Amino acid sequence: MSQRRGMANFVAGGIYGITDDALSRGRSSVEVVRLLLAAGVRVIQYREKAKPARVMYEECLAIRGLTADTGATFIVNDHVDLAMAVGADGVHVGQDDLPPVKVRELVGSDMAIGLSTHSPEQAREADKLAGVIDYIGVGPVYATDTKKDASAPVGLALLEYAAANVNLPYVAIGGIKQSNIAEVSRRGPGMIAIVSDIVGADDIVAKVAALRAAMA
Ligand code: TZP
Ligand code: MG
Repeated sequence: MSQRRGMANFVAGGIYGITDDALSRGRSSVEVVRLLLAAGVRVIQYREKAKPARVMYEECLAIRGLTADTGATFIVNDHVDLAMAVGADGVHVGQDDLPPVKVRELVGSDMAIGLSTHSPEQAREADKLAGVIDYIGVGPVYATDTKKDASAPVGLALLEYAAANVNLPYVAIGGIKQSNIAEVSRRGPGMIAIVSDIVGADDIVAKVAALRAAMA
């Protein structure tokens, strides 16, 4: 297990919560994070695609405060500068973002880096970056409307591949919800990232409890 900041909260079957203001039914992402923390979620990613930098900064500052108070891990999606500016535990980048080695140069040695992968080849290549990055995302497992430029669903096969071949911690993502989380969690020891099924729920705390019960 990486000693990098925040990685101690990456545990098998743990829920990795991700914000999306547009899907949160009128609740702000800061409010959603409060509810995620109340539900016991220990890894939280701020992922907002259409906000001014200043707004994202203010929201991330608030979320940094909330997550620090509870010992939860705070990861910022896409924006290396924003992650650094608010003292986040980590930053998550995609295949088309700055190369991970460059991100590591920018953020220094403490901050965790996550990298999205969408195929066995990408997962294999990412795993060779152990020491530079700290975990990988694998997916989309199922079709999803949440990520507008999502690649084709990879199904459960990529999770099986990761369980057998990837040494880094990994996070399953894409279209995961209460009705399919059991088959995801059976595929191996990764964490499980969910956006719409959680942030769009009437009662976020009850939803997280139901997701955990569905996995048990
Ligand atoms: N990366 C791959 S799929 C996805 C991201 C960010 C979106 C997942 O959202 P949902 O609502 O859990 O399908
Ligand atoms: Mg990205």
